[in-house]
Amino acid sequence: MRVVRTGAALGAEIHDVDFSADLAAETVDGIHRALLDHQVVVLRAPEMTVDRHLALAERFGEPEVHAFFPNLGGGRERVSVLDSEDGTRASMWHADETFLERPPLGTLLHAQVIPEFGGDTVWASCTAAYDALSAPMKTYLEGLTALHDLARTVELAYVRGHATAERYAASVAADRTTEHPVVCTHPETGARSLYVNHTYTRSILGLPPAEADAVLAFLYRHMTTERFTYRHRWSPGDLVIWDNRCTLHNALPDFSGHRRMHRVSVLGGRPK
Ligand SMILES: O=C(O)CCC(=O)C(=O)O
Repeated sequence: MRVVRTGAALGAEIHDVDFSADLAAETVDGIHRALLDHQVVVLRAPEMTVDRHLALAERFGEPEVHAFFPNLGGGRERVSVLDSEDGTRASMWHADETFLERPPLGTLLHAQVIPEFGGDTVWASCTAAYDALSAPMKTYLEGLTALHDLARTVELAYVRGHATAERYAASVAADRTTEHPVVCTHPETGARSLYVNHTYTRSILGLPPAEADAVLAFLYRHMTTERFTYRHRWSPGDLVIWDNRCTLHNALPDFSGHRRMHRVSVLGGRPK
């Protein structure tokens, strides 16, 4: 197995892994190590089946059933499907499901159908973004807690005219909210990361709303600065695994053809 770094802040490609057979323990350990080192890893896995995709996810922990994405069903509910023909896409910066008390520790995304052009995914390192903050800003953010809310994503769709008032009201009534520190420590590497995102973070507790909005706007701009990002141009069969504890991602909506992805997220612990 060969690991080749592909980005300055995050990203690596792992070569010479044979997905036509079950993976040996040392191969999975190598993938895990590369994920901790590089936050996002790309593997070329055109021969990987749905069952092997799920089996690899299980080597990292317990796969979840996603809160709202459609899935394969028929006993494969833990494999969600993002299909542009059904209108499912994730084209806003986010970390996965941070409205949960225990968001996923990572996600394994396997490309099934890729459009002829466009539809790349971009990841951002929240560790690199944290490291680059000034010392006074790090001190200011320390100890702050943010509110994360599933309804925030529906609200953003509603204000753009893509969701009805009824759907927005129902998402607020569902009350899928939780609180996480604005700066978290990675449970395996010990690295400090910013832990807010455009899609699910609603506010910072204890700050006047105008101040919280200004701080979040600054952080979002800062976290997605190009120097903290890695952009992947997909080929069918690519498998990308990201560490959801220290990255954001955004699937670019700059394509017109068919794009279909299978995804499995693995349950994580409580961010601290
Ligand atoms: O479709 C993609 O490239 C990204 C998918 C995504 O954002 C997700 O699975 O959470």
